[in-house]
Amino acid sequence: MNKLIITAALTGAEVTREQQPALPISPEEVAQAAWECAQAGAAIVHIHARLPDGSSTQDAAAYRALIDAVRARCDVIVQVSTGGAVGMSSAERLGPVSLRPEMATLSMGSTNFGKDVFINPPDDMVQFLAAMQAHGVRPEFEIFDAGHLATLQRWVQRGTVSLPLHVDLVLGVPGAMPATPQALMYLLSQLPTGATWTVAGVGAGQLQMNALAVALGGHVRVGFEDNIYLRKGELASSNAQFVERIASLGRLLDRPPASPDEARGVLGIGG
Ligand code: KMH
Ligand code: ZN
Repeated sequence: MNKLIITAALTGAEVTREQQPALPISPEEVAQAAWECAQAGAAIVHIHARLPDGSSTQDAAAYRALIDAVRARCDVIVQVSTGGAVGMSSAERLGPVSLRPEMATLSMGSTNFGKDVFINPPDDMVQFLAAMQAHGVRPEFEIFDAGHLATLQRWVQRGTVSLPLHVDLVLGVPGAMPATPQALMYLLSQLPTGATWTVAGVGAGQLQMNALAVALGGHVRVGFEDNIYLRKGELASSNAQFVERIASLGRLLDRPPASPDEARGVLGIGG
């Protein structure tokens, strides 16, 4: 079986310290969390920058500080967010791409997002792709809903994108695809041929969605951005706890964690 690429989504844009006291915010905290997750088996860290007051920012300098701090502590693929926080402009969201990180997220459509609306107009998505291509950044295509995958298929058919393609199936955002096996199986039936895929389960469905991905040969995303509870009623004490748990399951199912270099090979990064 292929090795398991574990992404740790360390901070996100929405979770607060009040909800999760161990949320990493400063560069030192994010670097410490990245190191702990890398030790536990994560190959990728997905990062969002915050201002000292905890609010979200897509400022390149803030991301620069995070990336430098992480790189000083460990070798891990750094994936920046271009989703940012709901309500940010596209120009603002593109901020960290100019830093030429190894990866960045690219949301493939708009969706309701809890009480908010996460807006991704088609022209903006094409602009995000162009910016990533210009800076040599590998996109991870974020799929919150079935139509987003249909859009990616259209891009493939038109030749807008080609292999290697890496997709993140995000299940469980209120207003988007639910975290159910049926939703996951449908999305998998619609994947572009040859695409690699990871599954992020948001909220209570995280572990079940991750476990299905491990069993089905996909990859996984864990972390505070998606879920702050280790199990019902029990807050996790670190991002690494989630990584440790899914890495154990991976080993049990003959899917030991991929190292960052092994993940780079699978995802076609560098070289
Ligand atoms: N904060 C969400 C609205 C991403 O990182 O690319 C979008 C998000 C996706 O977090
Ligand atoms: Zn994110």
